[in-house]
Amino acid sequence: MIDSKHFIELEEQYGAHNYHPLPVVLSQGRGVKVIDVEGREYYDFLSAYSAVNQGHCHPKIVNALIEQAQKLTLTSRAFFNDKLGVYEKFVTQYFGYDKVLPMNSGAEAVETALKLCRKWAYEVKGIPEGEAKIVVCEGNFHGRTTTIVSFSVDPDARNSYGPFTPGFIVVPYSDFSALEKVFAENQHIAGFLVEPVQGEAGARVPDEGYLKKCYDLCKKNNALFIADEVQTGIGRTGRLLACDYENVRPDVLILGKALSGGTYPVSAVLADNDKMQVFRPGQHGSTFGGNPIAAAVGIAALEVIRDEHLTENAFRLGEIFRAKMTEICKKHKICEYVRGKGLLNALIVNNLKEKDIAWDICLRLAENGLLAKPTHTNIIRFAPPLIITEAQLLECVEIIDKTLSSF
Ligand code: IF1
Repeated sequence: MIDSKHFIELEEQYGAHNYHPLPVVLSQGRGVKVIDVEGREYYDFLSAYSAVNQGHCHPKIVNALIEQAQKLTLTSRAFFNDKLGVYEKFVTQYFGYDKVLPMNSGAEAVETALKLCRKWAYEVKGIPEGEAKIVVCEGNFHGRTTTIVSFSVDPDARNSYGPFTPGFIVVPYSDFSALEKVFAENQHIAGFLVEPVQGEAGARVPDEGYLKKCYDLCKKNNALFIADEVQTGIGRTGRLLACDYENVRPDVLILGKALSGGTYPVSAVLADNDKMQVFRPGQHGSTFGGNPIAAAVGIAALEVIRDEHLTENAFRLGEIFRAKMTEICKKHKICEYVRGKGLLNALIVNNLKEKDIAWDICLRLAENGLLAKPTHTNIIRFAPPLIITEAQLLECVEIIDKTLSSF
């Protein structure tokens, strides 16, 4: 019998066990909903970790993918093609930067930004070769390469992967004085890498003004402010970029995930000429980076965000969601509080009595038709596609309320 169990067993036997998925086997997606192999429908409140902001299989984005895939899929950067420059102009003007370096995964874009920062430090700022330090935050999640996990503080992400890449200083998140202290006590600070809202940490929103103060401190010390907006960017938090809430324009902007609407790996690093000029031919690259499909899909994905006013929708519905969830939290003793920005939110639950209660809540949410996943043992992330309507959101709040009542 070809059922969910069959597919789960295939992955159990033939796939590396580097994930622990909820026991749901999906086979279709459309908009805010996904359907499993038994035909059960779910509201998707994870959005592939904010990659499907535009909703599953958005027709405009899928058509751009199909059309390009039938013409030219990949040239490598050994030659020009008729899509990349058009995309580069579109995306740089969309976010207001001189240049873009196209990559594929978020981690690749983060690595690209780290290399840019170091190279700029040595060749422009004049830091002695090999001495550059980049400051990062506790609770960070920037990807899973060896260098990136070198500055992770999460044992699961980092343990047994050494020796680690040196040159990083970790400070507490949302603690401006800690960053000030690092600048005061260390020479050769090249940059500060930060998530404007920490996704993996459970939609952790920094104190009001934190980003602006950090940005100003970086300017004062001639260090680069590098924003990882892979998860928070492209409308997710109710502004095009989460940095927009504080009118901070990052020196280096990192994007991914929803840059393709979840149809294809597309990531990017944006910066002005005086930074991006450090990369000269042969000094960085990628086989698939900036390929014609990624270019076509990237334009379509960003047009959807703009033309369907998804950023504004995320802002408005995020306010409603947190207000409703705050009310619900008062009714359920296992709920501590809800936090987030736009449609990047998380529910913090009390797991003192039952360690895995967040997982159990997610299992029961799935039974009730809503998919969400714990990000830590006591935090459940709620991040639906930005196309969700108010009526659908209220229906989902009902599902969450009903589910919590059963605990
Ligand atoms: C997994 C987390 C989310 C990211 C930020 C860079 C990347 C990510 C802010 C790297 C990727 C994904 C990775 C995925 C689960 C998911 C995740 F739980 F791991 F931390 F969203 F919060 N910057 N996040 O969130 O992008 O290389 O994956 O394209 O690795 O389990 P990527």
